[in-house]
Amino acid sequence: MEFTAPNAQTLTFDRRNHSDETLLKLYESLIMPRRIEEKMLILLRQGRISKWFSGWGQEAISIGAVNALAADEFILPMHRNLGVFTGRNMPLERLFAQFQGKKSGFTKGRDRSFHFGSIEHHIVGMISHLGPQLAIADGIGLADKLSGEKKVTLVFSGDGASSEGDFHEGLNVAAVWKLPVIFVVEHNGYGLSTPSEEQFAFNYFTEKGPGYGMEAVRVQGNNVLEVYDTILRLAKDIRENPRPILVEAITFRMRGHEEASGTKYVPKNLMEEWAQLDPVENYEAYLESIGVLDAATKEKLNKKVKKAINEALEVAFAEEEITPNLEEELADVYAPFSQKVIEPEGSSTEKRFIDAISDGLRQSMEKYPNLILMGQDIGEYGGVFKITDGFKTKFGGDRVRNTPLCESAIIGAGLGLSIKGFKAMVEMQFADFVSVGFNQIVNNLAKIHYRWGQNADVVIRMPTGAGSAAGPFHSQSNEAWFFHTPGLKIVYPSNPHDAKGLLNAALEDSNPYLYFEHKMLYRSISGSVPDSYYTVEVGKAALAKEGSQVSIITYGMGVHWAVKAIEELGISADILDLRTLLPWDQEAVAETVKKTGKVIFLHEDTLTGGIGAEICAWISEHCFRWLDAPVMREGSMDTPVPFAPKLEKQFLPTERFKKKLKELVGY
Ligand SMILES: Cc1ncc(C[n+]2csc(CCOP(=O)(O)OP(=O)(O)O)c2C)c(N)n1
Repeated sequence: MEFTAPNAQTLTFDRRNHSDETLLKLYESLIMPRRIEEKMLILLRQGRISKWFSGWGQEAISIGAVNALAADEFILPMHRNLGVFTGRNMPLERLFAQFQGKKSGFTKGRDRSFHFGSIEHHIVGMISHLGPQLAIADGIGLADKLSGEKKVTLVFSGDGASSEGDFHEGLNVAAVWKLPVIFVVEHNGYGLSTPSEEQFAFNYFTEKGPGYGMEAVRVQGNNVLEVYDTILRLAKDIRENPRPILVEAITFRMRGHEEASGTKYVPKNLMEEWAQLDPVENYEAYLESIGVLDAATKEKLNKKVKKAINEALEVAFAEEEITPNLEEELADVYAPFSQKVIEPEGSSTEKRFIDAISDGLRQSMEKYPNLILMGQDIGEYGGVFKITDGFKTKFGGDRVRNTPLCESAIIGAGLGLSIKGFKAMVEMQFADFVSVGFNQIVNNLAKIHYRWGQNADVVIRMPTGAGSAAGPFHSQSNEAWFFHTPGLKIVYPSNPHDAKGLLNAALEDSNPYLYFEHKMLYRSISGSVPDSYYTVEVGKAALAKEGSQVSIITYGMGVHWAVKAIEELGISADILDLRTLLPWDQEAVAETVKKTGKVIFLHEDTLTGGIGAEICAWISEHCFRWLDAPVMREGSMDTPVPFAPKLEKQFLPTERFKKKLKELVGY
């Protein structure tokens, strides 16, 4: 379909039974983003601001929506929804400070334009990646549903962004879980410059909704009363009867994607046709035609709005540029959390690694009634490794949730839950599959606290590792993918005691965690595990063996390989089990290096760019004076994990490690 303007040259408004006051309130709300835009375009020409994403021509959608919802219902806007922010009465001087990268903005200068949220205003802003927003709305909707709050959440998407897989996942989860979420697609005919017919092969999004088992409604997005009435009606209905509804708002973007990119690619006639349908001018004319807006009121309201804008701009411009503060930048990467280690009490039982994980998870579920478990087949089936066996019966299907096959949406929903004060644990069926949830972890969970102070109380469990001839996609070690991302914490236990204690610790902390659990340890090792609830200190390594000739620094399966190797070779070694990879224990590393003067790092992950590379570089820089030999490391071969057992054995580092260890001891 070629995107065309509706045939009518004017918009048809219907005031229904709205009072004059309501109509005027909507008018005042509608002119605010337009008057801000006019001002921004002048400032841009004057070189006083650097970038502007215009929503000119689309204002009626944001304004209709924001006015139709209750002030404590969440809205998740995109880059053309200035009206959502102004409609929630954000202080304009803070909004402008945000646009200018000033300290008093919502991100302390750390993120730009509309990339922020404010819990106070019940707004969760976007990240650049567009699609991930939808799943966060699912999580917020789920939280409302679980706590029996009769609320609706509204999330925006562009028509271009609907091609992202996240759009599909977000809608599908909402439909399957009957979440009270309104998905508003602003169908404005173009992505950045790509017209709709090159973006998708259907005509209207109302055709898509039913495919998801979801009602879908189309509105003329330039008609503020139509948007307002539609959202008002749907929201009322959804609050009583929770379910998602897709609203397609037909509209047009009258300016470039951002100001510098222009609109040359848009046929002139389209611009002209849509100009006739300007949402602000048409509504204004309507109010005048029915005698609700007279010249004096129009002038008064416009003056009031302009005055507020000008005064706020003055405040924002007067604010000095940010003075960078190193400590503050680092401190804000994580939500404040100071762990008080809980010591075990009473009896212990011999438990397998897998049972220790299950035990910890069960006790955390008992301790935190707001903890929600989500993962594929974790319900009745108990998960593919049976860690949640019996959990659904014990804790109920609301808290132990089988999910559709969609890692990204579920991790995003975990963040949405966290925004509403819940805790979430997401089980990856295999750590390998996290690649399709990667964006949510590294760009949403990891960055959100640094960006605008929201924590992400989400633990992702990662059944990891090779050794069972499961091939390249069920065997990977991928902790290094995340080690490089500020804002995450990573724990990786090697024994049943730590498996339980670290899982409890991760679930207690309000920051995002990756919890790696080696599949080959599940049923192959046992140990004494305290029966009571306890936590293990995060960021603290432990000596698995004490010796004198050499230090082996490792984690996870590496600990077991190292123990076996020193026994076989008759070597006396410190074996330092890192336990936490991020933040890792620099003190313990320095201490063992000082003690033995010889160090080798061992991990199952492939060698290049692995965690060993980072820690060995740190040792070289900070412990050089205590070293009696080169810092060494060994890991798996730099290939994918092969399937055939003999190839896999060769891939893994055990034999090469023994050789290197001997070499190091004899150095
Ligand atoms: C994942 C991703 N790919 C590409 C972009 C670059 N980009 C930003 S906005 C945009 C177009 C979005 O179109 P649409 O969703 O229709 O929203 P509109 O801008 O028309 O409101 C593109 C391609 C991005 N931000 N994120």
